Amino acid sequence: MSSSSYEYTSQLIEISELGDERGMLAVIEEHEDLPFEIKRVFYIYGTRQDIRRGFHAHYKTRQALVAVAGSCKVYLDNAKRNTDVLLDNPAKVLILEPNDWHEMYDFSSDCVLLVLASHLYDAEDYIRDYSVFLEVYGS
Ligand code: T46
Repeated sequence: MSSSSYEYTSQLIEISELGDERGMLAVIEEHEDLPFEIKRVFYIYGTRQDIRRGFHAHYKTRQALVAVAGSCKVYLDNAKRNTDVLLDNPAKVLILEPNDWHEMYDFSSDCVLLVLASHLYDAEDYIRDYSVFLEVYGS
């Protein structure tokens, strides 16, 4: 797959926060809020603040990242531009497309990073070598 054949760009969206006197509630629905069906859910927590993790892109897997508690940052690199996204609110959802090399960092000690994924776990779907990433997604 080359970058020219991949048509989606990662984006930060805001979902509605529903709240009343009892507290808050946020909803994510596939097709309504997410552009993919959810096949897998995992969460990352207890990450030390000085740790960066990720360091990969994917071939197929699309994901949605939400800091449901605490905060962290995500570095994104699509081989043409890079940016850093702050996730510090349960209403902020990063739709992370497979063609973005990503690194998560600056985790607060209470951060719980929820990830909704479009595919089941498959180690073969990971591109962990940056030079391979450039071959696959660079122009
Ligand atoms: C991603 C970012 C945002 C499994 O066995 N099943 C799973 O579903 C997952 C996600 C991981 N694993 C195993 C693979 C490794 O032995 O758990 C271990 C830690 O995974 P990894 O080093 O890939 O974790 P991160 O934080 O670097 O990346 C994770 C996801 O793997 C990845 O898809 O995009 O979060």
